[in-house]
Amino acid sequence: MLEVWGRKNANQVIQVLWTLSELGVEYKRYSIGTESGDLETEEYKSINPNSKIPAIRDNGFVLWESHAVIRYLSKQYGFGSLYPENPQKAAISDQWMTWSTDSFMSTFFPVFWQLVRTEEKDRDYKKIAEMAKQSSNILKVLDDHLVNQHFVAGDDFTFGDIPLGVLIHKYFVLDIQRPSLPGVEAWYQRLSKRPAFKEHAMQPFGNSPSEFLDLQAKGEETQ
Ligand SMILES: N[C@@H](CCC(=O)N[C@@H](CS)C(=O)NCC(=O)O)C(=O)O
Repeated sequence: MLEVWGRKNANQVIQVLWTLSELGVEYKRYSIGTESGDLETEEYKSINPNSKIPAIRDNGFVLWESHAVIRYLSKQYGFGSLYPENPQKAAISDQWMTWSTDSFMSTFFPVFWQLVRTEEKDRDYKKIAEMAKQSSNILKVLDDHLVNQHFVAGDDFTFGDIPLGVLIHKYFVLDIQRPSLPGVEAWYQRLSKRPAFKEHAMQPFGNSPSEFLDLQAKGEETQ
């Protein structure tokens, strides 16, 4: 059976678990992360020498880097559906996948980190507001793109929706100011109807480091 390494509430792990659920591929997951100290063991380093999650093993084939994993899984188990057969559609899907990290995540993730994984007394609210505003400005590019289509690569859901979808749920649940983004909002509603998105991306993260860890422990009680 396919194996996955990583705690369920890590951003990049969520993307891989959501992909697997969309594909209906069964897997065995090992719940590891920094807190448990498992990332630095020689055993895990032989799977991922970067000591990061996620990583997968599929019939002896080991792969790390979440986006490489998503592309591999989609091509291997969802060619013609999650991974478009049309090379141009696949390229557009890929484009938004790269955009999710290179343009949006680098600006938005510090907002999530500050509001969830940083103690309130250590937060820089001015910086949070600035970064949230910049994130919203960046999202206008996605908004213009989504106004006339259902998903990032056209009318069908593809692998390119996954990394952005995981981040966009965080964007909509955090206590930040948001401008009207009708295309992104409608797309988020569409994603919210997908059982795999609900299960993996729409999990609660809390509003402090201790809440995050409590929810993490609760989430890990189920496979
Ligand atoms: N570029 C890598 C980044 C991997 C990464 O930074 N993973 C984080 C979680 S999202 C990690 O290993 N953190 C250890 C932990 O938080 O337990 C990927 O996309 O897979």
